[in-house]
Amino acid sequence: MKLFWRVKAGLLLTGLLTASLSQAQSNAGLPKPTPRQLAWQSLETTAFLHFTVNTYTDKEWGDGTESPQIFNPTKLDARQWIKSLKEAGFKLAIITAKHHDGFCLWPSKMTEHSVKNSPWKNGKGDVVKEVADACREFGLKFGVYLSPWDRHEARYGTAAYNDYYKAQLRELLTNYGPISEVWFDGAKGDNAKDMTYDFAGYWALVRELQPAAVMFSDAGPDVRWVGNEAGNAGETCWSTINTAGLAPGKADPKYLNRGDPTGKQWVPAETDVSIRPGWFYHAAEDSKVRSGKNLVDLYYQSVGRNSLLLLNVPPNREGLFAESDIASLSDFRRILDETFKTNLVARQPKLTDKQLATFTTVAANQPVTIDLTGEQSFDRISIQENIANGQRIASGRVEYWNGSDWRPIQSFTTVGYKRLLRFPAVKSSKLRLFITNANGPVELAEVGVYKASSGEEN
Ligand code: FUL
Repeated sequence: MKLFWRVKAGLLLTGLLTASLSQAQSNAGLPKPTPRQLAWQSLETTAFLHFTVNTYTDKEWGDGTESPQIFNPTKLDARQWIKSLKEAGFKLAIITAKHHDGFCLWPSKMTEHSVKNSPWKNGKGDVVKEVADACREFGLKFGVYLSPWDRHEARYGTAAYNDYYKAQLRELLTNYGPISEVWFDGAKGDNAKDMTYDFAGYWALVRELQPAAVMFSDAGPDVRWVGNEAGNAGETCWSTINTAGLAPGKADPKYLNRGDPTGKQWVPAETDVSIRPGWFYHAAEDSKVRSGKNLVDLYYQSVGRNSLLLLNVPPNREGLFAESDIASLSDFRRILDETFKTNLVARQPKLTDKQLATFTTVAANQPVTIDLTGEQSFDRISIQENIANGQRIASGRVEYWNGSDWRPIQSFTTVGYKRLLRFPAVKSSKLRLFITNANGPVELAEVGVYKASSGEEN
């Protein structure tokens, strides 16, 4: 906190001076994303596919005693999943290759507990391959979830399990083409056997075999958990944290939710949330699927708060997305497309070109005036920083010109990759933006002003 205050005080004292700092000076010291983290953040909407024996037992956590015989998705069509996601604007899909029950959706050489002993395709099927192929066909990136906690494998609880886990990881990372994200779940039941996971070894293997992939766990190394499964990034959300002392399954959710302005590591938050109450498909939840409008709320609460949406859509027992889920996904996309179709800001080369790399350097408390394309009614604002050089904005506010006066619209805290503001519609031809507090000179990259689709009214 102390350091933060000092930087802030410096900014206030130097005011305009910060605007003329050279790039080299302004970049000094602050954590920045790696190219793989930057690429990941720009995906915005990504999807989770939870599918395993739980789909057939109606459970959320299997206990490892399930027979592979129960896994029989007779109409499995991964193309249907990925096509639905593509049409809804999702850019990446992560499949639960192995959940806590230990059942493998691919024919792993390491175990008999897999699709190869299921009736599906007479034991010749491979769900991981079908999803990877469909992702390639429809232009989505592909990721894998491989649960460290394994309630079936006998080696679990011994050092030999780390070799088992790494061998499975190697299969997934070498046989299915490019992998963009690897998801390390920190969950473990209270009564689980003691097990010291070799996370350093797992992570080294990912870097060796798929250097472009980001790795998720509660605390990174590349992407962190947002601290809840309700779809809520912190109203204040820094992409930086201090990872010292944190480990998968052992991090304070509140800390992860907000991040840390004094954090030394760049580990942005990923908001994982399900379209249904559970992570797996349960017929009893068919009437509880989130509506498109509700998914749009999740978008504002995640992407609009400097996070990334990882929305789970679980295939059903036949191996298909349910119609209700597909309908919500397409409503979601329709509303977002309608809202963000027309940026009402009069063209400003650096602020409306959809490029983070072209930015305007802004000093604290110096207003940035934004002209609109004439008098407009609007109720949404989007602000983006050039995070390639770090995250700076700690707070700010926007005002509109009512013909004789500047009137407040809304105050906000962090911005980072993207901050979305929602407010009752106002009519004006211009607004102004103040950065009231920052961690260093601000690189303001994009500003958008929009009128929301009638499908997502406040
Ligand atoms: C949790 C797991 O225990 C849930 O089953 C689900 O996979 C969720 C995404 O992560 O830790």
